[in-house]
Amino acid sequence: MKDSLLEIKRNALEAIERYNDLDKINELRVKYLGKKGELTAILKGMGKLSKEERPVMGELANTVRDAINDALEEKTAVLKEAVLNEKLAAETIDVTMSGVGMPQGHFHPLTQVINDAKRIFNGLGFEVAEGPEIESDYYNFEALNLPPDHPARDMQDTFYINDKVVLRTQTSGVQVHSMEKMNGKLPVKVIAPGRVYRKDDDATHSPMFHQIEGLLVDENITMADLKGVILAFVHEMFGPDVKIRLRPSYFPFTEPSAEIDISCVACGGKGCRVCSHTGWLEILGSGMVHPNVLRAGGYDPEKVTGFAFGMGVERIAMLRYDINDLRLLFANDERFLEQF
Ligand code: 2NM
Repeated sequence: MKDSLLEIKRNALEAIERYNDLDKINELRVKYLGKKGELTAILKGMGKLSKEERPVMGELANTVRDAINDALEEKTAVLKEAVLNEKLAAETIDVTMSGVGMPQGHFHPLTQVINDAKRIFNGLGFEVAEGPEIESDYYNFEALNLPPDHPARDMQDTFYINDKVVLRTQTSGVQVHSMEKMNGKLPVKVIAPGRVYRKDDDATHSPMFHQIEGLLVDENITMADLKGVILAFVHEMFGPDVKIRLRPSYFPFTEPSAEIDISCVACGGKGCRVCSHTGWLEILGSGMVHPNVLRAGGYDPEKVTGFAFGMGVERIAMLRYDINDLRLLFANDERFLEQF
């Protein structure tokens, strides 16, 4: 047995020395050390040896196995290094070559307007409130002083989910939720930006668009507060020279109500095509919150008053970035978006 072991060792080491190929070296590992290899076969015969011989042969078998294993490992390492060196020699790396540019993305123009508006109103002490886009008839209409048969419900064509559930046509429902959450505490001072939905689809109307509404409820709030807040917002958003004017209007949820115009940002008020030669651009609806809406929010209209306003984000983005077609904002065409 001793001779067989030594012969295996000699043959194995000689073969490992001779071959210079990784696959071949792996074959040798199987041939000598594998489960069905030559060394294993010899070890199976150990049972036939005497008690005295067994540990001696066992130890010899171990040294043979270790010697073969070490030789295999050393040869594998040498061959792998040779392969790597060959690769490195073939490869030339120019460490001075400039890298591949990563294009820098940015927010969608609508998101930029919303973010700016949030920042401006935060600065004026308003918090941002959010609410569901799928809204109950109650929060979208009834709490806003539009009872079921109210003709003003026709003012906005509504997507109905069922009798009692709609896609919100404005974010005003969020303001009612905000009043309820405040539990009668003062002031309520929130803006509600977000998506709204109306059954409208043409060059100037998208069935999904964005609104920012605002609400301030406290003791002694008047239209002067409304004017001051809106003027501060307009100066931040459009520039310090822009003027505002209020015109009487009608909304079911405010009384009195007013449209707020800004002096034309294209011509400075002289009159041009953008402002249809009026010098003014209509950008906001507003008014003093209707007593019924205050009551729906849990406030006593004898004790508190409030103003509210709403504006379309798309219109502001189009004015600010000089965009002439609303649909460009929803086409997701990079050639358009990369300009902002
Ligand atoms: C507008 C115009 C006028 C408005 C009213 C409310 C609420 F919930 F407080 F009653 N939020 N927003 C409002 C008022 C919205 O959008 C053109």
